[in-house]
Amino acid sequence: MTTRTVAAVDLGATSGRVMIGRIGEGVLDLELVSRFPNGPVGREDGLHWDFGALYEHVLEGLAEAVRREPGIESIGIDSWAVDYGLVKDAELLAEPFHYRDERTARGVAEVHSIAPFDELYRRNGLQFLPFNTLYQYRVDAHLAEADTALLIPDLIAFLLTGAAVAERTNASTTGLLGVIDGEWDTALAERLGVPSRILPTLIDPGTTIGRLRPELAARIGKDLPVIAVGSHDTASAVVAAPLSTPHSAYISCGTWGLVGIELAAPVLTDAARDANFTHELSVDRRYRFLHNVTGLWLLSETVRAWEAEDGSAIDLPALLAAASEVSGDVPLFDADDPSLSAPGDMPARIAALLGVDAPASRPAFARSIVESIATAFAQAVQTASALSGRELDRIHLVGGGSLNRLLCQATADRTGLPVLAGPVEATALGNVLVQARALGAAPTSLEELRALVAATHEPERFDPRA
Ligand code: LFR
Repeated sequence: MTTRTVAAVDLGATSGRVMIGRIGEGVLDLELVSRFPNGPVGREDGLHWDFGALYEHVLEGLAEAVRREPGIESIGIDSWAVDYGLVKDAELLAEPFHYRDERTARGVAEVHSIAPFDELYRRNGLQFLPFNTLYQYRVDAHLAEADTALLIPDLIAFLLTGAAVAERTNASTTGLLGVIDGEWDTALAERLGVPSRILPTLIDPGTTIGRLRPELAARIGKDLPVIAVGSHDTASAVVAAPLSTPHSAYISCGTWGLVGIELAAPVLTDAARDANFTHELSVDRRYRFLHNVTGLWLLSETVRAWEAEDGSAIDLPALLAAASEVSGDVPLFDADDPSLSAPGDMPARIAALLGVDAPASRPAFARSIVESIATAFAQAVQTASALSGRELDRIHLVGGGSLNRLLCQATADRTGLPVLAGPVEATALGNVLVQARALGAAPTSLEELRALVAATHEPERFDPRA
């Protein structure tokens, strides 16, 4: 079998990348083509994404990918969930908001006064997150003007191809998709003042969205199809989490730590709702039954504040090495505390939660953060097991967090389960795998795709210490 190549655009909340993926018999690897920073930008009316810059980076990265590897056969795009752009007459009406913008509080109050949270949970199966798209739509001044609303990967695919569609895994994070049938809940949308005409045709991962518009094919250097992948980054990450048995939990850890299991059917119980466990649709219509734990955001925002204070860069590996040398117990705080959600001065907000116990030294402070994240991970793993009735015997920790050995070990210690760390680029790998499968260049079942990941990306094992 010859090796085939595709391009993966993978946009995270703190950085984006374009990668070349190569796949064949016993082969699955990635080549980084470009990496660019991403993050909230403050504008007069609140926090946004610099979408214009992101899109330019995507185009430049794709052109460079084709220069390096003219054999590329397709493009797949994934990003963080819930955020969107409104389009009218094929033009973006406004720069997309960042989900951490605080305007959504009003949206939450209004939506819940029309449709209480327990009704929403029965219909959409989603955990409460104040930024779920339906709350954002409710307070969007441009909604009435729009022809269509496109989540970030769909928006980029639209700009690339001219085709406006909604990829289903990401659409499930809007709150407007039925948890059982995976179709738009137009009755709910209309009740909330969201015109159902703005909800695009749903498609599943593996569908060809369209081909590059001619001027973009010229700029990128090749006429390529854009293939829908699990366009929610977490959906792609879980495709490439080498879960080998139903007793495997996963933690997809980057800005967030998404902690849960994969299920064939939803668990729409009161207990699941009260524990704030979500049902996001996965590739091949499985469910990601998981809870959002505030992940490395706590550490990256803390480091950003210290860097601003020092006026110089901090060596993160050195900080973590020093943190792992800290002896004795460190104080813990609730990593999911809502006060930690907005950007800016994270050390002060964490110190406020820790009170008089807040460690004075930076390594001990960083250790508190890591141990608090691991504690929240352990709690979520336990809850996933209790709510689903499934015994869990291992945790696959994938994504950027898998490089944080202190976090991996702390997670093993606090769960009492072995942690299998890696692949670090699970999201991009999942993106590549779903494109390759659509091209007929990879096996069909998720289990076979994961077996290929396991065979090509050996995890690092962290056993729990007594
Ligand atoms: C991870 C992620 C989470 C989602 C959050 C906001 O990058 O996509 O799954 O809850 O970002 O979109």
